[in-house]
Amino acid sequence: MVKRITKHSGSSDRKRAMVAVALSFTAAAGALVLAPSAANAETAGDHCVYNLTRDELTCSDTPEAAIAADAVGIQATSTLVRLYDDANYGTSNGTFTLTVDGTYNCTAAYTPIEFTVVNLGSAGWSNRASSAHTYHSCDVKLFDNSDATGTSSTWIDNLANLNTAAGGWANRAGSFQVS
Ligand SMILES: [Ca+2]
Ligand SMILES: [Ca+2]
Repeated sequence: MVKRITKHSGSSDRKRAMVAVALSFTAAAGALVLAPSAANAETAGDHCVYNLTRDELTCSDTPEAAIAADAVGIQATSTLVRLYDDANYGTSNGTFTLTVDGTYNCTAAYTPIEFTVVNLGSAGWSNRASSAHTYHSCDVKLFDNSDATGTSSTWIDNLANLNTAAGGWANRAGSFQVS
């Protein structure tokens, strides 16, 4: 289903502007983002949030605490994707959550690509995701290598065991696209 914002005619323009900014961050500085020296980033903890709008990695002891820390001083953030080290959305061994500032819903079509996380390895997440959950109408496509290169998976909505995706995708992804 196509989701539209009908309340304010200017909304879609603002949304496009936000996407463009986020894309430029991920394309230009996706690896840099995840460097541990980032000024405000709290990187201790197995549950990390990567905020695309602010190009920031925030980690904590639970997914909820990481989301809360990421959202400090911000009216709202939207969670687009969560990757789990474990199958069945298990949180024992860590999660990687993708957020943007504000309210964001992915478009129904798979083109254009709305966001790209170019290097999961920079966050310690290369070859690690074993289940995936998406939100706000987003889906993910996983890639073997960084920069969305190499073999890719199908588009995935929610999948409790990434090995059931064609080709077998548990412990394999090096980057991913969102749309
Ligand atoms: Ca895993
Ligand atoms: Ca889309």
